[in-house]
Amino acid sequence: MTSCQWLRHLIILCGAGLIPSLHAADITVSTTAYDLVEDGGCSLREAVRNAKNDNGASVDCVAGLGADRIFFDPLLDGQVIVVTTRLVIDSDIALLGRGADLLSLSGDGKTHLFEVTPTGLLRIEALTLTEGSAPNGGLVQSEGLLIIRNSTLSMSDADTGGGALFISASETLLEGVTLSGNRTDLGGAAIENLGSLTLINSTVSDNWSFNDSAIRSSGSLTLRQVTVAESMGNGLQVTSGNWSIINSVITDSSGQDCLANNPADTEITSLISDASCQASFSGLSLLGPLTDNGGTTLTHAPEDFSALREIADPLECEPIDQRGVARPLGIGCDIGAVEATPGLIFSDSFETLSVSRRHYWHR
Ligand SMILES: [Ca+2]
Ligand SMILES: [Ca+2]
Ligand SMILES: [Ca+2]
Repeated sequence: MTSCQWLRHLIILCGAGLIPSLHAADITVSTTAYDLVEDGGCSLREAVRNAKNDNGASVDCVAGLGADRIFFDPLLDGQVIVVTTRLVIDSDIALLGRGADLLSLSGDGKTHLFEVTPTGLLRIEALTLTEGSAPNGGLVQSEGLLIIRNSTLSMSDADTGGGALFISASETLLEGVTLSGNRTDLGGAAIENLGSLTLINSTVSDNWSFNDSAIRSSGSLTLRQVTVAESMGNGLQVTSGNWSIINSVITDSSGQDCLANNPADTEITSLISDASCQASFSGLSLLGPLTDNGGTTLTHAPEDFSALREIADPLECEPIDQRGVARPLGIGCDIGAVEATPGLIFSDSFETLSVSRRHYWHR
């Protein structure tokens, strides 16, 4: 079993409740305050402290025990928790939000949010991490296991790589994640990967690197049903290491869409607009803007006449898209993170057809 398969296997077992010992305490954060003060409110800082130390030292929160799960009170919906000092994760901790559009953890432009040590396993679901800043890894620096699902990583910066994520020699899985508005001067604007990184059903858009790429990898990289778009600088740069690109698109970069010192180990029905890196398809992608297409994260949906539609390898088609919509729709699976809604071309009126044509003739 490859490392990626192992990660997915672990997630499936966890989801099915087949590893009951993986969560021993459920701790609920009840305040946006970020304190260690006994005031009746369980802060994120206190929750992580109890989870790390497997005790109830912070009396406002449930005591930690083993592999802990941290939840967030519905009263926090629509609010922001400002993380003023980064949280060091050196054990098995899950942060389980209620939706990426409902709660943000922000570094307020002053710090990164998480540091995962080699003994740490951090699982983040259904949260927005934003406005982090660090020399590298503006939101998360990971040397351990990192799994992020159905979340947004945005508006963060680093000086020398990993505006959002800096992944050392360690494993990371991103599924249903949008990385946007992150930046660096050098290195990967969204992600700097020195470890083993898999992205599935994820969107990397509008990230800025003035001298490099949205994603830079010198480790092992797999892109599966991923959309990389509108990068300032290059889209993907592989400086070394193996990489695979499956049912994915890299398009609309201000620099080159793809730069790789070695060819992809696996390339299956992917589209790289400027014909760099020798993918199956090149040319215009005709993606819509980064916007709310349903689900809890912003995405790019293929437009009516997009070349991405219906041509992805059906054997490699993910069962759902980034929004959680079942694939395939229409006559086949679509390349990228979003399965387009069929209908306009084939069933709607001529009026609809002419409107949509006018729309992209004027792009
Ligand atoms: Ca408190
Ligand atoms: Ca614990
Ligand atoms: Ca389709």
